[in-house]
Amino acid sequence: MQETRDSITDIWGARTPYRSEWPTRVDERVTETPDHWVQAACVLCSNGCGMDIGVKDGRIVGVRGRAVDAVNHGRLGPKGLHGWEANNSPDRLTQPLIRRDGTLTPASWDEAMDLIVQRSRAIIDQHTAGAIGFYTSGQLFHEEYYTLSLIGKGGLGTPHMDGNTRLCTATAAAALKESFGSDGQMGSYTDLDITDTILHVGHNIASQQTVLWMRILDRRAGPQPPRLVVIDPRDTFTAQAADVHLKPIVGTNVALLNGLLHLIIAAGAIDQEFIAAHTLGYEELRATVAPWTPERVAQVTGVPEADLRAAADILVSAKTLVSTILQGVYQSNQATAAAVQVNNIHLIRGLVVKPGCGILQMNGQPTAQNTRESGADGDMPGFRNWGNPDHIAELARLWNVDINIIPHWSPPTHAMQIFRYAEQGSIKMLWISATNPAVSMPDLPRIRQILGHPDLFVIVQDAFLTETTRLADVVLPAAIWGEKTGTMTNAGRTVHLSLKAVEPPGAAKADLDIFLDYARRMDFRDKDGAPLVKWHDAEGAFEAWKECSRGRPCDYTGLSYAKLTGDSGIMWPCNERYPEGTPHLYTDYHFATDPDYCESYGQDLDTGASLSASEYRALQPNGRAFIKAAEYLPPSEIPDDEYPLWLTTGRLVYHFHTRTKTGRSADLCAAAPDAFVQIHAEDAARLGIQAGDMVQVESRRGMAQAPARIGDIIPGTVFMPFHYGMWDSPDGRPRAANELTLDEWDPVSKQPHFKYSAVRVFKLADPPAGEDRAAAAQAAAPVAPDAPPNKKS
Ligand SMILES: Nc1nc2c(c(=O)[nH]1)N[C@H]1C(S)=C(S)[C@@H](COP(=O)(O)OP(=O)(O)OC[C@H]3O[C@@H](n4cnc5c(=O)[nH]c(N)nc54)[C@H](O)[C@@H]3O)O[C@H]1N2
Ligand SMILES: Nc1nc2c(c(=O)[nH]1)N[C@H]1C(S)=C(S)[C@@H](COP(=O)(O)OP(=O)(O)OC[C@H]3O[C@@H](n4cnc5c(=O)[nH]c(N)nc54)[C@H](O)[C@@H]3O)O[C@H]1N2
Ligand code: SF4
Ligand SMILES: [Mo]
Repeated sequence: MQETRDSITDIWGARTPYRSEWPTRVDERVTETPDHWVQAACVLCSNGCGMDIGVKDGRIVGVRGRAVDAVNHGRLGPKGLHGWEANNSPDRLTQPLIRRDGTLTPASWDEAMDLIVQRSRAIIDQHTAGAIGFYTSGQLFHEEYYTLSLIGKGGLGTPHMDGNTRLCTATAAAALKESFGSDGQMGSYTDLDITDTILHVGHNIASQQTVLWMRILDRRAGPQPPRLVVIDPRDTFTAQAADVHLKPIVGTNVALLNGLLHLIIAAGAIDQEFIAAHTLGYEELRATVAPWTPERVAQVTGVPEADLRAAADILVSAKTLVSTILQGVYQSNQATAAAVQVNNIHLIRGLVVKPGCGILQMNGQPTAQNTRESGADGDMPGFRNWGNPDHIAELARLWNVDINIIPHWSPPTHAMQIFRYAEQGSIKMLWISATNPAVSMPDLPRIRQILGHPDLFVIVQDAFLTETTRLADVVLPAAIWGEKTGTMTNAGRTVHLSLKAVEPPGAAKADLDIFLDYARRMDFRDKDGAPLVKWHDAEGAFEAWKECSRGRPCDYTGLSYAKLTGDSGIMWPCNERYPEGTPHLYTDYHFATDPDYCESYGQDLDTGASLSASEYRALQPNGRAFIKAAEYLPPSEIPDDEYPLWLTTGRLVYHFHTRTKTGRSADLCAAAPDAFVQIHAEDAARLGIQAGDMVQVESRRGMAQAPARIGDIIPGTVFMPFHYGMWDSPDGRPRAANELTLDEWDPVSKQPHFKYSAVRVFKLADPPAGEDRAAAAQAAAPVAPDAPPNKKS
């Protein structure tokens, strides 16, 4: 074993202070000396760090950061350094499985695919392709999504295709569409290198994008440290570093942000010239936030007036500003409305487009951006507008299909609705790829019921047996990162090529090859009778995608596999105008809001009602950005006598999602072995709960059990990580946060509300006999030697 640091105890590594550029630091961890290295990028979060895979004797033996890569300059975080071990896990799926007499039994690819094709045909004959649904991921490669998108939209013609990106960053896309006309981050990570102010809203970046946080720490260690404002109800690693930390009651983001907008306007710190020339809607915003005085904000959000004023002072004096927004907003009450208010802070202050000014409506998953670009979710490929017939006609020409096969008579079905249709029986076949909804969806008792229903034919494409494969009729064994080639686009628009380094185990196949095989067996044809899908490998798919992206905001036409090899990842748009990509969009201050170009005609932030094309045209946006105001609306479920506490949920630095990968790394598991219930000391005392006690949490949906952890959260609220499902629950104990969460979603982005629900909590038992309380508390909250005690969040 060779490693440049122990990233479990030293999460971010030594400081390399930023002076005029971000210094290189190559992080590496190998278990044996590799015979060669293969270019890739990390697939364990949206930061998309450039990474080389070390290979020895045809096996992955480690990774190192790529010094040439602009995203990370060689650095890697704990998940990146350890997560690859899952590739080598002995329990990888190596052959297809078919449920026979109730049991999943081994089958050949021919048997599995024949069964899928036969079921597809029977369903289409009896019910149309509208009875087939796809639920995919934010973790496949772009080429795989684009192929799936074509199969679903141009081959079958089903509107029911979405990604788990619906749970993840649908709101990022929605907020960008509402303000600027299209998805696509306007700024760049390099803005963090020069900005004087950083705002993190509902984003625990220190744990969740550890390498981007290293970049911020290095700025903070340099000569002109940026000021830092954090909005989060918990004392996360990120919040601990803040100059001002606002701790709102969950679900009150709009009230808090309206309060900040109120103070910025009251201070006269607005850019009137910019507002007049480049925006629409300021007057309504001014009127909406006028009543949101610090007193009123304090009443609703619990944030003291002085704290709110301190945060506003920083925003008022900021000459440059980078904001990041993530799940504390996207998965909370009024998600899109709140995310848009952060855009508004930038717009009224004129802090957009310029170097040092960026809004990162963040992504979470490594390829969530690609799901959205390719249209494998509820979007149209190339950020096309489903409501614009010209955009759909263009797509039909590109694919050489009849326009009427492409579903565009209503918005594509969102994931929450796909599961609803499956529940009601109108969707009869659901093909799930690279996601584990039996742990990650809200209200798991219901999800199990839907997927377990004998009338729903469920296909699950994964690398491991999971809580979801338990409910499958067919399981397809997938090759994963390192075993296949493809591109991925990070939260900052940087495109990376990730190459195949080793063979997949057994008969496992790349998702691309599985989709291509399905298309071939289904014999999808274009208008001229030629095969619909005209490519046979990843590079062919990429070349086809480039044509689809031509002239759209996410223009990839200047990229190629050759260009993406050897050096850094490259930011789109990359085309004739920007042959090396570009750090900032809209540099001419012309936003993507022209009616013929925009991705969406906009929605009402309260109800989600879509504007029609003519209503939108009447606004005459002419390239101006929209300032959309929102009144605060309280969450639908709030604590009451029966369920007196708020539950919020989220992540830990050492695990990724449902832990199918990180749960197979011994070091990461040792660092964070079990779920826990984080509770404020006052609430714990009242309930007679001490650190390490096993507690039960109950909501109107279900129940989960985990040891208690005390502190670092506001009173009245408990937190559970959502990582821990049943597959390795030590005692079969239900411990998934989603046993408890709500089946409700944002009216605009349709993203579910994982961040609040009403629960009750009680002590179940003392720690198991023989185990001392301190040890149990330790297990619940493992403490790295040089980290602040009890802060593993
Ligand atoms: N280590 C690790 N890193 C990851 C992942 C992982 O699983 N593990 N997953 C990746 C993915 S897919 C994603 S989407 C990102 C997510 O990254 P984050 O959004 O940073 O993660 P979360 O922990 O879900 O939520 C962030 C914070 O929101 C706060 N919060 C809860 N409710 C509210 C609220 O109402 N208002 C405000 N302002 N804050 C609130 C929580 O206390 C929490 O600290 O992380 C990515 N990176
Ligand atoms: N309570 C609560 N719930 C949440 C959240 C929260 O904050 N709180 N966050 C939500 C968010 S932001 C997200 S992104 C979701 C994540 O939820 P999921 O998508 O369910 O999480 P993962 O565990 O990443 O599931 C990915 C699956 O794909 C498999 N896989 C990995 N690579 C490949 C591949 O190349 N091919 C195939 N076929 N399979 C592969 C993995 O083994 C794994 O089973 O959870 C959501 N759920
Ligand atoms: S920050 Fe994200 S992309 Fe970078 S090494 Fe960590 S998990 Fe991987
Ligand atoms: Mo996510």
